[in-house]
Amino acid sequence: MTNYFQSDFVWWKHGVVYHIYTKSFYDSNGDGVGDLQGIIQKLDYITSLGVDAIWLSPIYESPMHDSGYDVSDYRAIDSVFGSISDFKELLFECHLRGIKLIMDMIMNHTSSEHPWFKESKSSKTNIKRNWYIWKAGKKDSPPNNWQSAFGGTAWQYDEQTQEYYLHSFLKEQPDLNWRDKHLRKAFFKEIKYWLDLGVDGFRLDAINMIGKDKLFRDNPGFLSMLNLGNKLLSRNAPRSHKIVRKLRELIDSYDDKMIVGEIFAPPPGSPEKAASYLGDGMNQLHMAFDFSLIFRRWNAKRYYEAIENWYNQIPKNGWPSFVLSNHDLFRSKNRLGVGNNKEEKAKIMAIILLTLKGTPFVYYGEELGMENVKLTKNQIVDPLGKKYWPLFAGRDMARSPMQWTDDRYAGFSTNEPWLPVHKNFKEINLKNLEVDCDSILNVFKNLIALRKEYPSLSMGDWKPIIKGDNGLISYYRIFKNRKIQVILNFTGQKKVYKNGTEVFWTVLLSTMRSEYIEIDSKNFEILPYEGIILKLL
Ligand code: ISL
Repeated sequence: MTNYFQSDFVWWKHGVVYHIYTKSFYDSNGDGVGDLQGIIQKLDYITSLGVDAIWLSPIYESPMHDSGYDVSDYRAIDSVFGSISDFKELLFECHLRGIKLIMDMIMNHTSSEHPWFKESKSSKTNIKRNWYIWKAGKKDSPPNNWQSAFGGTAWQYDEQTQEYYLHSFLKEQPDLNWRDKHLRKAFFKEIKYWLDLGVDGFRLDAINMIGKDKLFRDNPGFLSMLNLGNKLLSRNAPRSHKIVRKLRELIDSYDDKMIVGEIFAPPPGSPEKAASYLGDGMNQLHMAFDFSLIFRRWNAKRYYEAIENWYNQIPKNGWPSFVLSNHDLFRSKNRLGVGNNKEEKAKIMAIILLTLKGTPFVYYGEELGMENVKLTKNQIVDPLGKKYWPLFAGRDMARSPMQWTDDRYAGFSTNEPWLPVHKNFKEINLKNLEVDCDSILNVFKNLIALRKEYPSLSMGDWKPIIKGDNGLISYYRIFKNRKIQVILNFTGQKKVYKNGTEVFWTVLLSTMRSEYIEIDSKNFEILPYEGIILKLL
């Protein structure tokens, strides 16, 4: 039997995290943009879901070239979201309800409006010159072939000082130089500010990108032009891990705080890269996101492989996490290949997310089955969408306002929202789904409640039984001999499940049939697209 330790019962291992894209959650003051008071007003809803923590997309002061991922003051709240006293109130109200609060922390770059950058840019001899990455060009071209994640060279020429600065994203997001010890010290102070204020942890934006090749060599191969491949020298240098280890020391000097990192790596390298930032399981990130499930087609084998691959990469003392969508990628219900029977499939995805071993991250609106919004060129705010329209509409499609009611603007705001509401809001909204026992919302709520009720589901070992064959996935979650079985039918056909033993089970949850019936699992039928959770009697 597995040995369990006190350290296994920490909140971030047994809890569920709810990701709030602040701009789109709830607008309390009628300016069309979600804000902190809006979140406070909706805390009862968040509590009703049963989640243990919220992660807020960036709320710091920002010129908003990249929706807040360009920070001009790490200690200030942008006025569009509220004030520091609103933030303190939110933190207090969360803690009152036993909900933890995680902030986004952007360490790879600041805004070009940040006073640090303004100083750095002012002259070659400025004391903060080396806080950012400045290089002379080669003849008339940039220092090397590194590309911005948003396309084009990652170098911007500065007329005044006649050098280039590196920006792995927009030119308004200059990269910080983590080799500079004064920068490191100053940045860690900003992090400490929030820890001292009482926040419970951070989601670390593009954390693998903070360490780059010391020699600034060209990225190899023609694929580097597309920023693909895991051999890029512009990220994942040992320095990234070193800084994360230092950060972990700081985090561990407080009680009960957590860091989860975004390591966006294209498949197939994604789980390995992400897991490498867990270090030995105790000395780097507490958790890292693996985006494999987001990129899988609807296919039991492909899903199973993604899950198994991810588990295989987790170091012995490390802890997995799972995520189905976020503010950069399409909503899970619009995933490639999901197509028909979206409702049923979305419920199966919810079961996967909430019954695997690992911390689930739920993206706001996922619990309502919200879908990608279609936008015209003029409605797009995301700089990526503006740049690549009509080839790519950008990332706003997964950022539309939360659908609270069937009222105007889906009850999100009293005025026109910053992005249009999805046109399906008359049907898909909280008010409707709350009263429908079979709604995806109630599947989410039930799953979260089951995860709380049964340690097998939060802490238990994961043991696969059917590995995607014949369109089925099945696994046990076992904690001290208490067994729960999950069976998922990815197909539109009935399946007969035979497990060869004569034990009786109760149904804890089914997406198709009434609950709490007893079944003989020796030989029973699983309905088309059914997801079912059984407990050994
Ligand atoms: O979104 C992507 C592809 O569509 C990724 O390349 C993404 O840019 C990468 O995962 C980093 O994302 C994070 O940092 C960006 C910000 O724009 C994203 O919203 C954030 O999640 C820069 O801060």
